[in-house]
Amino acid sequence: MSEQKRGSRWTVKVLTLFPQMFPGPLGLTLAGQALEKGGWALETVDIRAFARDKHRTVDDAPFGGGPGMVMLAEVMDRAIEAALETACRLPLIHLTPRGRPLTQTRVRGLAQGPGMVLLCGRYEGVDERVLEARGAEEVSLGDFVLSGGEPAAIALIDACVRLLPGVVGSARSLAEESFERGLLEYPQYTRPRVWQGREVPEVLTSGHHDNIDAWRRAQAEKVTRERRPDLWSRYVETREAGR
Ligand code: 6GU
Repeated sequence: MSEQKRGSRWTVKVLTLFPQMFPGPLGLTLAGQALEKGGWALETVDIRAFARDKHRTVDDAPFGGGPGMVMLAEVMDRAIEAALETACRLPLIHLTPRGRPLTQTRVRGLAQGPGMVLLCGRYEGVDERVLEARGAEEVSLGDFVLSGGEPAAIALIDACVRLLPGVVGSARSLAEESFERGLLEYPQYTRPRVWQGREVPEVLTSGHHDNIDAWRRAQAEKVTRERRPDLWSRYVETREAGR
């Protein structure tokens, strides 16, 4: 394979207390193959390595009381400084359920950029001042709580890496998948034509491609209307604005 231009490869740096969690499941998939081939780069930064006391303390009780521990601004800041030293152009993203919900639009933007620095905190939190001082963007995967940002980081990396040129085979499958057109995906079927008495919708075996496209569109609209009224409203608005 040809040598990439220095610094041009899409790069993720992950700041975490659990560096052994990376690449984790990503290592077993197409993303992992691309990583081995140098299609992208992954680096972990062990936050604990930036603690300076003999107990390697990374957190303390919250001012004002309450449960859990808060990650120390000073330790986090040194870890961020070390990560950005060699990658100052990368956006800094804190994974937290307090963040803005992640969208495919943001994923596309990140995949098109130079990479990202991901900050995985424990869910009770990181001292707000370091997030403020560093201008961290806060991103959430949805309205549920993980015990730490690491599984969310793995999900975000996966979403980005599969959009990198040469990682996923077909551009058509990317264009048709959920969210790219503002609709959820239509259902899929493969052989056999009858399974446990359940038949594949007849139109799919008809060979009439216009009818197949129309059926899939109708199915995508139905599932979106039923499951995601939020997406459905936006879809209807843009469809009507487009007329
Ligand atoms: Cl990004 N982090 C954590 N800890 N929990 C989450 C999340 C992120 N997104 C949804 N739940």
